[in-house]
Amino acid sequence: MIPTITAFERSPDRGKGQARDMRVRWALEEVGQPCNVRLVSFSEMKEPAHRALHPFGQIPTYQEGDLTLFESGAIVFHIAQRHGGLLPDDADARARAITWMFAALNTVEPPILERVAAMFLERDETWYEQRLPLVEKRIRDRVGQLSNRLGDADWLDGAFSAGDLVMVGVLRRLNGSGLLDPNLAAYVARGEARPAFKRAYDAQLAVFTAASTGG
Ligand code: GTB
Repeated sequence: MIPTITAFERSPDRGKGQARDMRVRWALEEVGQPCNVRLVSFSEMKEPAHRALHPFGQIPTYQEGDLTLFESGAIVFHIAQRHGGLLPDDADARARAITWMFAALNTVEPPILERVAAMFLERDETWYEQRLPLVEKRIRDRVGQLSNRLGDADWLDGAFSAGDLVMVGVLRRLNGSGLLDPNLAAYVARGEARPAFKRAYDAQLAVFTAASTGG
């Protein structure tokens, strides 16, 4: 069965891979599973029909038969469980890969999102200039610890896994910020160099290219 995911009809980054459907698209590409993409506007996301799929009125959602999921991490996990290629067969290695997914979403992403919120929502506050360096220090500390753990390995725990996919997806928000050390910047670049990532990125971007050419 071909699942249907939702994505932005219009994204602030014009489809350059930051909206969360990117992680889902990437996971589907890694496992070779096609999907239908239903584009939604900001107002549609707040309508009851979309809130029935996503209680918080956001994208992405994932529908497959009677199953409806939201939260990009849960969707990637589901895809990785259902298809081969993103989680190791060995039970302990699989548990560790899942641990990295949680670490990406629960430990690494929160300070990164604090910075995004500060930059977009708090820029006019009198305390913004004092707050930003504090948030950035928290990010530097966290990604420094991650970089130490990665060391000179290509991926976080052996072969590329859903843990790396989610972690790279999270760290990409720091591209161009100067907050990633060269080791982690190379890790992110390795993820972005994967053919499945490129296909997912191109598909997300195509939504906006088509929209801007009237196609
Ligand atoms: N924890 C949820 C998940 O991982 O699925 C978060 C989902 C979420 O934040 N969705 C956002 C959304 O629907 C889109 S991805 N926002 C609309 C709303 O809340 O009303 C966040 C996002 C959007 C745009 C960019 N960008 O353009 O750079 C980056 C990230």
